[in-house]
Amino acid sequence: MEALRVSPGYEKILPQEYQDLVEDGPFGRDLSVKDLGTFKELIEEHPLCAGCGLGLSIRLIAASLPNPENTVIVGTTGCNSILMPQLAMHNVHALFGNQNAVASGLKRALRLRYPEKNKDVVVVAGDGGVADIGLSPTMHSWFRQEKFTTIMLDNEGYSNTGGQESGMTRQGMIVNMAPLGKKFPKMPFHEVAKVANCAYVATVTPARARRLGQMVRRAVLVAREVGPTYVQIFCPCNTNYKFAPDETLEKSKDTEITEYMTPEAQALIESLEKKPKAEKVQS
Ligand SMILES: Cc1ncc(C[n+]2csc(CCOP(=O)(O)OP(=O)(O)O)c2C)c(N)n1
Ligand code: SF4
Repeated sequence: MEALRVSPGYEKILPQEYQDLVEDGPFGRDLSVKDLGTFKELIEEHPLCAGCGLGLSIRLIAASLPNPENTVIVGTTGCNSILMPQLAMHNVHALFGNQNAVASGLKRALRLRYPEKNKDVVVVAGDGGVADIGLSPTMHSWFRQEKFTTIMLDNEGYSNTGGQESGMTRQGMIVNMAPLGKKFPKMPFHEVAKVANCAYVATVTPARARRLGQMVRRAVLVAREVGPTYVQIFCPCNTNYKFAPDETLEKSKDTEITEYMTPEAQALIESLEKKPKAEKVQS
């Protein structure tokens, strides 16, 4: 925890709410999503739209990481990236679409620099970043079996640039810059992740908060030991899809919760989650 402090002298100019992210952040505690509200993971006045499903999803991710003080989030351009500087997480920003290439190099460098420590790398990016413009770096990191987690914040479109359709937009959906409706089906990207040999693949939504937390945790732990992992979080964008901010959770329910893991990943998860047997009381 020594590394997690505000640099001496800097506390005089760093606003208190940023200092709170360090002092009262998720670091060094054994947290889960049920603990949200007992620590500070995000500055309240963050810049996302009211009701944005991305903000909620990122808060849930922050509460679920098994080792936040030793985790680096790799993000890229998109609505989520304007939130990252307000988050109590180490994060780096990659060129749009390049995040899995940057994460590959970072993970390898951390393994060489800190061979005795678990340093987790987690990509958090939009559907356009992961599955359209960043498709090649995403796929090749999986083909190379790079040991980090990729989380797609799937809001079914390019939101930050005003609402274009993406490969993840559902067929027939109308967005600002696709007024006739999308002509092709949504990409089955979680199936693509399985074919590309990801060791753990899950689809979930912030409407299932505890399940989301469990899946993110499992994905990070499997990526450490086994191979690449992928979590797809469906978090629709109220601004581009034109629904009221308080309807986000209701709309988020509209997705299938799926979980897939290789036998090796399953064995690891079972061993990590096995409850210790109660000691026998001698009569
Ligand atoms: C190299 C590059 N190409 C294109 C852009 C323009 N751009 C910025 S955000 C964005 C779309 C982001 O969509 P997505 O990844 O789905 O994230 P969202 O904003 O929906 O969360 C695009 C195309 C850019 N910033 N950099
Ligand atoms: S445009 Fe959509 S995804 Fe972007 S911050 Fe607003 S609600 Fe969230």
